[in-house]
Amino acid sequence: MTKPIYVLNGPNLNRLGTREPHLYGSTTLAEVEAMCRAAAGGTALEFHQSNREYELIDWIHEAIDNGCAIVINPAAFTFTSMAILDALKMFSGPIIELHITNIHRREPIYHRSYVSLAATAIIAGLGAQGYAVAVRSALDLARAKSA
Ligand code: DHK
Repeated sequence: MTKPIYVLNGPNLNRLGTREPHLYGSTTLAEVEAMCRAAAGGTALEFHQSNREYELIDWIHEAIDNGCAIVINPAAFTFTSMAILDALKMFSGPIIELHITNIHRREPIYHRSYVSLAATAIIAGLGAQGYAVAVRSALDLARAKSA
């Protein structure tokens, strides 16, 4: 793909590696980024994390104008942000919603995702490895769309 894939991460994911390792494992965000870049092969990849909702929205707007696919782990914004949902609705390519944990096996507050209303597919519960699966799947979907 000539256009980059955007991998976007929401709040507290900068603490991966030491954050509740019994839930999120010991893989750091830097290691996740390396896994994503390896999975992307020759396709460029924009990898970002922010604890600020507006920055995630700005990166989604960049993807609208320049990206082939979005992989997003919105973290807690999954369950609260209509603004992120509205931004994702403007993106015409594949969107993979990713969660390290199986959010549907956790407390009820984690069961209703706004982002799922815009996602092409959802990956939840594969741990950090889910990012590589999501990147490969997003690229396959983007290639199929452009074929
Ligand atoms: C990450 C978070 O930070 C939580 O707020 C979500 C998600 C779960 C994950 O599993 O990657 O509830």
